Amino acid sequence: MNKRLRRALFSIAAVSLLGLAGCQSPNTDTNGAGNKTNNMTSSPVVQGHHATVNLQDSQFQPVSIHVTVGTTVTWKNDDSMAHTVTSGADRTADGKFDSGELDPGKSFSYTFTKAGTYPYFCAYHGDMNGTVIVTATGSSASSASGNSASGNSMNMGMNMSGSNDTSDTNSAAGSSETTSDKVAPLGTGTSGEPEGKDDIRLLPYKLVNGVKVFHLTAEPVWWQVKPGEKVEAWAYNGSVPGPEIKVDEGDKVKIIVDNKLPEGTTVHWHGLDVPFAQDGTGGISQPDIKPGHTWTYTFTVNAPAGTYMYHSHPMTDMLKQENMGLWGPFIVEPKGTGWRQVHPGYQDEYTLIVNDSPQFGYTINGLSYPATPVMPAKVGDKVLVHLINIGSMDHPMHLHGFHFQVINQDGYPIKDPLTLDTIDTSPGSTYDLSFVANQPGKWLFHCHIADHTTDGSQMSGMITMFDVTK
Ligand SMILES: [Cu+2]
Repeated sequence: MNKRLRRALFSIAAVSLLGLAGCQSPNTDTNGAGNKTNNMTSSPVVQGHHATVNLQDSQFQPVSIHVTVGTTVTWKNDDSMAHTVTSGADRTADGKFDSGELDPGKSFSYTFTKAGTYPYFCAYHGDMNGTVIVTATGSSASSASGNSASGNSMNMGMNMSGSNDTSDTNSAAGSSETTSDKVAPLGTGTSGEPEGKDDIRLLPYKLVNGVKVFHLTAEPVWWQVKPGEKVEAWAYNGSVPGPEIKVDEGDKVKIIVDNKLPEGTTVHWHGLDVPFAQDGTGGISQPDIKPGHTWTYTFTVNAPAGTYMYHSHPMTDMLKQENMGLWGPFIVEPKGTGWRQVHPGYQDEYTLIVNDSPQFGYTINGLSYPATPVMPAKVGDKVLVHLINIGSMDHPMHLHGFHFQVINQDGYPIKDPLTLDTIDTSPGSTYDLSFVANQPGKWLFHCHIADHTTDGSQMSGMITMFDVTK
C-alpha cells in the first residue's frame, strides 16, 4: 500500500530530521488519558512516619519538608488541573520517583529510605518546585519550612499590552534563506515525521514561570502534496499545515515567531479574541515582521475548549502567504487536561484542515488522496474531529458509515448539536465533530464536490478515511 511505503519513508526521514523537529521540549511527554498514579514504593508505611504535601494553586504546599528516613510522603493533588511529582534537580528528572500525570483528586506516595535532599518539580508547570529533606536521626515529626512560593502564580512578569521585541533578535536569516533543493519525503517538510495519525505535528513548548512558550519559524520549504508532486511552500516549522499548538483553557502563552521568509509576515490567532496588540494584523495592530526578525505574541487563552487556528495576516501579500501554506491548528483543551492527552471522554482525536490553494490543490492536512491520513479507531470508540477550512471555497465534508454531531463551531459550543453526515464548511470556519465509530470498515470522509475529489479519472484531493477495526 501507498500508506505503508509512506510510513517507511517517514521513518527514514525521522532519523535524519529528528534534530529539527522542534525548538523546545517539555520535560515530560505524558501521553494518553487515564494515566494512573505510579506508586513506586512497596515499603510498609510506618505509623507516625507519614507526611503530606498538597498540590494547590499550582504550588507544592509546603514547598519544602523535613522528614526522617523511612517516612512515606504523600502528594495529594487538590488542584483543578493535572500536575506531576517528578524527582530531580534543576527540573531534570533523575528517575528516583515520578508520579506520572497526577489528575485532580489523585495522590502519589513515595517512601524515603535514605538520608539526603530530594528536589522535585511538576513537569507541566515551570514554577512548581519542591524539596524533601530526609535526615537519618530525630523524631518522626515532620516540619514545614514555610511556603516561599506563595503568590508565585500571579507573578509572571507578563506584559499584556503590545509585547514587541522585533529588536531582540537579528539572526541574519530571512532574505538570504532560499528553499533547499532537497525534497523531504512525502508529507514531511523540514520537520520530520508527524506524530499524529492525522499527519499533524504537535508544537512542543517550554514552561517558563507558568507561561507556555512556543516557537514558530516561517520559512520556505519544498513540500510534496502527493508522490512526485513537489511544490514550494512557505510553512511554519517546515510543515503544511504548521504544527498544532495545543493548550488548555486559561493558559498563558508566549509565541515567538521567527521570520525566515523573503518578505514581511505576521501571525493572527484566528478566533481566540486576543488583545488588539496581539492580533497579528499587519499594518493594523503591528508592522509586518521583517525578514530575519522576530516578534513575540503574549496572551491568555480566554476561549472555550474547541478548535481555532493561526495563519499569517501581513499587510502585503496576504493571499500569497495563505496560498503558500502559512496556517496551522490551535486547539484548546479543557482546563487541566494536560498536553498531548486525548480530549476527556474520547478515545481518538484528530485534526483535519481542508485547503484549496492554487499552490497545493485540494488537500487535507497539506496532502492529496491517496497520500492523506488514514485515521485508526476501534469499534465503539468515541471520535473527536477538529475540522478547519482554511481555503477560499466552501467544502461540504461528508462522512460515510456514521452520523456525527457538530458540538462546536468556531470553537464555541453549540447548545443543541445538529446530527449530520455532511457539514458545509466555510472558509475561515472551524468545527468540532463527535461520533461513535460503531461499525468496522474503511469509512471515507471527503468533500462532496466532485471536482475536489478527483483528478478526472482517479480519486484525488480532499478525501481521507477512518479505519475502524474491532
Ligand atoms: Cu470541496
